[in-house]
Amino acid sequence: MSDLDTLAKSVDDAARNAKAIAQLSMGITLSLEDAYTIQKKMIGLRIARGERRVGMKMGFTSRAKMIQMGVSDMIWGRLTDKMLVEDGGRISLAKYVHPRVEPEIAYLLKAPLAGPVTPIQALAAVEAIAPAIEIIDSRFDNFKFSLEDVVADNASSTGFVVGPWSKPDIDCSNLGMLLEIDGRAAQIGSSAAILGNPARSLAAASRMVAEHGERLEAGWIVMAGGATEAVALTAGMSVRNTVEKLGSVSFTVGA
Ligand code: OOG
Ligand code: MG
Repeated sequence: MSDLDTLAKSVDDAARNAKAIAQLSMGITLSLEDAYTIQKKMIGLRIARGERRVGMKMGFTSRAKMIQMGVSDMIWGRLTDKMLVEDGGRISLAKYVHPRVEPEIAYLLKAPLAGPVTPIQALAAVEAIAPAIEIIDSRFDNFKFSLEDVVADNASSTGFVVGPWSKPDIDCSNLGMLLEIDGRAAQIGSSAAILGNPARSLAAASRMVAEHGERLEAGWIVMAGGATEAVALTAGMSVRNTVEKLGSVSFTVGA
């Protein structure tokens, strides 16, 4: 096994056991390229266990998220079917280290997207859009990481919840977004916080995966990134994201 295989296995084990590990960057120097290789190998372990690739997620596409985590570059991660949480469903806190939620917008693709595209070209490949919630979790102690650490950790991907799909003819450039915890407003924002228009995030997704030899596939879901800061989850919470014109999506947190 190469060093990168060993690191991929340690991140995968941390996720499976819901037990935090030290940041990889504490022990060694990793390039961003190494970090994406670790991510790919780690997802390879999940695929080998029977998981299926269903999409990708963008991270750090809003200033609120960049500031909260002290990171200033966009990143991306891979989504598998096992990460999908049913709308209205319930998650078990025991499966996570220190999960947080983010109000997001999801795109469903009807055609592949490959390489650099404009936001308009990206939208032409969209079948539907939906309000979404991302459940992120860091496998690193205290939810602290370098850019390379978080990329190796699949951009903190853990779960995603997708609400009702709408036709893509709704202008999503500036829709109000409300993240409620137990019926109270926890974060209030706008889809405009996502790169000025979440369609830019979709275009960036196509460009960024191409740098690693991939393309976005028809049938995939792409998460555009949190519009606000992430909020920590505790047992018993009910979480809802309502996006103007798109409706809402929710889930609850069990013990
Ligand atoms: C990294 C993931 C960031 C987003 O929507 O910006 C992200 C993290 O904050 O742990 O998912
Ligand atoms: Mg996110």
